[in-house]
Amino acid sequence: MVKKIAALNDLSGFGKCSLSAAIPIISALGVQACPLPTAVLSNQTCYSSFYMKDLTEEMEYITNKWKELGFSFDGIYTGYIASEKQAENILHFLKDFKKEDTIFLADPVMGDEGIVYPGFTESLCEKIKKIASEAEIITPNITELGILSKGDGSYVYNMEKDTRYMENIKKMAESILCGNTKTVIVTGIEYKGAFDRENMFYNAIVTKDRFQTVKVPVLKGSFSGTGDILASIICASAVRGIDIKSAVETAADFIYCAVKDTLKDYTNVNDGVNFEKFLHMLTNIK
Ligand code: PXL
Repeated sequence: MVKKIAALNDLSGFGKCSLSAAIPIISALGVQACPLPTAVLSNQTCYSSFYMKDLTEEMEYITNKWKELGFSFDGIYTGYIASEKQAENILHFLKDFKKEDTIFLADPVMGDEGIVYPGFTESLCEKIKKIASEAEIITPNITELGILSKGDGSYVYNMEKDTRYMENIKKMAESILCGNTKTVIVTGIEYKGAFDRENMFYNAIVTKDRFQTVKVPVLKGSFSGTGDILASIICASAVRGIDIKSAVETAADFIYCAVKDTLKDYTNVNDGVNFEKFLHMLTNIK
């Protein structure tokens, strides 16, 4: 049976992120993506302007229909959440569809580069934290790790990158492991480790009794959708029973190839990355 993931995220026409990234990536990994769109946007919100049709109300109708028809999911993936009401809908969705063996990955999208995204008020962030606490796997970047563990998006971003930097990140990630949350994957840590000749991009996989890292060379530019791609690869891999370390390695390699290719085009970082031509890296996974 083909496994299924309910993907709760927005659909942005430009700026390959959220569902525009999640659907092809999850599908390439051989898992069916069942989108529950939270909103439809002309383009993602980092361009100078955007049009958004909020679908918060429709989410309830869709969820009720899915319930009525008896649909179920092997995995649930949540990303960008635009309002507190949407967050409440997601909590209701989890009550109905998260069973004992459902893998739930929450990407606690709240900010980047030390800055909280516009509109992400403290009370919305509190709701996002509540959703994250329900998930087995969460994938914060360092800004979101700061918000989740210290209530401060700039905390890790501004931390001294000395020999204790990684140890500090490990402790902060451990502090947000809770009943449901067994794995915290901290993404996009730019750091020069003891054996590195230059700065590398690390992803840290933190569980109660293990700390592992995956690194790739740094490429300049913070491109739209890379976090969504990483979360989608990890969620689909977890649903397929692939171990988290190899899923993170695949995601890091895949994103590295896509960003490297994109840099040749001198595109706007908001446009996202050229991932299409690398989907074969995912379809080939056994
Ligand atoms: O990639 C995260 C994301 C998702 N959806 C929308 C966004 C962003 C980041 O800015 O604007 C609409």
